[in-house]
Amino acid sequence: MSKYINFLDLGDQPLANNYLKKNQLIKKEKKYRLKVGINKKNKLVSIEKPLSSKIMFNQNYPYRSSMSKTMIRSFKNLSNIIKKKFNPKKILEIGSNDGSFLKNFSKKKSIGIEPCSNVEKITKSKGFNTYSEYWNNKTAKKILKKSGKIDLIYSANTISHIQNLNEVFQSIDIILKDNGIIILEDPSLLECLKRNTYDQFYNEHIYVFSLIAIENILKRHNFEVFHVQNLKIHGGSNRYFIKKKDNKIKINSSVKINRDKEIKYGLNNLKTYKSFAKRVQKSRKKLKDLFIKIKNKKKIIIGYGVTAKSTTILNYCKIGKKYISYFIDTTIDKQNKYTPGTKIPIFKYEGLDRKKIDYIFLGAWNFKDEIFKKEKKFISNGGKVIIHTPVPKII
Ligand code: JHZ
Repeated sequence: MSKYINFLDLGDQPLANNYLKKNQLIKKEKKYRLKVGINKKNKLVSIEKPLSSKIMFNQNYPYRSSMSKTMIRSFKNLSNIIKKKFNPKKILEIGSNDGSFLKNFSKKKSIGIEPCSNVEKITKSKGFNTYSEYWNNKTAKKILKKSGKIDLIYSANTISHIQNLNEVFQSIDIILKDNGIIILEDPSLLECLKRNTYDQFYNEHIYVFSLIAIENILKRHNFEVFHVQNLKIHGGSNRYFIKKKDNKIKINSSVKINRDKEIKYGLNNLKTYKSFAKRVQKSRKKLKDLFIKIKNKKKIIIGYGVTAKSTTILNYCKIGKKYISYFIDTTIDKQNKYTPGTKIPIFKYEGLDRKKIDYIFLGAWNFKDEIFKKEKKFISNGGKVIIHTPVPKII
C-alpha cells in the first residue's frame, strides 16, 4: 500500500521557470499536474510526480541568486560564520548558481557544482573551480579523485530540487571528511503552512522540508542535525547544520525547540495539511476577487519580480494578461519574454515612475522589505501593492 497521500491540487502548471520567447507563444505549452502530498511514514511533503532534472535544470536556466541584495547579504553573513566557526580548508557548494555564495571564499579552497551550464559558466569565468554536473554518486567520486575529501558542504535551495534524497546523502558521505559539516538551507514547511505560501510548490520544488522529515531521512545515513537556524529568507527558511553521528559536536537546543514547534503546529497530522489546502482554495478566490475589483475600476496593475512562485499563483488562480499588464524584472534572461502559462510580457526594470501604474503585484513577495525600500517614492505617491501572503490584500 502506498504511504503517500495527496492533500493539495494546484492544477495544470507549466514549467515554472520556462519564460517564453515571442516565437514560442503560438506553440501549445506542456502542462503538468501539480499535486502535493505527504509520505505518512517519514512525513516528507513532496509533489506527486516530479519531472526529470534535465527538463528543468539545463543550459537555459534563467534564475540568478545574485539578483537580490538580501541574498547577497545572507550569503556574506553565513560565510563569516563558517570562517569563524569551522574554518574549512576545502568547501563545496551544491547548486552554486552564479557564485554569489562562493565568491566570499578563496578560489583555491572552493568547488561549485551547478548543472545549469549557462549559470555555471558565470562562476567559472570568475576563476572558480566549478563542475556542470548534477549532484550524485558519480559526481562525488569524480571530485574526490581530483580534489580529495571536503571539510564543509553547503547547499541552499537545491537539495529540495533533487528527487533521490538517498543518493544525495550517499554522495555527500563519499566526499565529506569524518569531522566534516553539511549546511543545508531550504524553505521551511512550517512557515509555508503558517503563511499560506502555497506558491513554494512548483515543479522545481520537489520537496518542502520540515525538520521532522529531514531527521527521518538522515537517520538512514548516519548523519544528524546539530543546529537549526530560522531565517527570514524566502518567506521563512531553515538552515540545518548536520554532522556525522560519530562527530562529538554537541547537539544545540535549537534542534529540540524546532522539532517541538513543528509537532505542536501539527506537522505530524494529516488534518493540518487538509486545513492548509482549504485555506489555499480560499486564498485563490480572495486574490482573484481582488484583481477583478481593481480592474473594474480601470486601474493599471503590473507585476514586480517574476518568480517560479508566481508561476504557481498565476496559473492556479487564472490571473493573466487581462489583469496584469506586464511584469518587470532585473534578470536579463527573463526580460523580453512572457510568463509561463499566462503569457504576460516581462520587461526590464526601469523604475516605477515612467508610466502610470496604480498597483504592483509582488511576484517577489519574499523580497518585500528590499523592494519597499527601493520603491519608497512609488508608495509615498499613493502607489499600492498587492500581496497574496498570509492572505491576499492591498498594502
Ligand atoms: P526569487 C528561484 O525561485 C528558483 P523564484 C529556485 N527553484 C529556488 O528555489 C529559489 O529561486 C531560491 C527579481 N527581482 O528569488 C529577481 C527584481 O526584479 O524569489 C528574480 O527574478 N527586483 C532555484 O523564481 C525575482 O525577482 C528586485 O528588487 O521564486 C526573485 O526571484 C528584487 C529583489 C528581485 O526566486
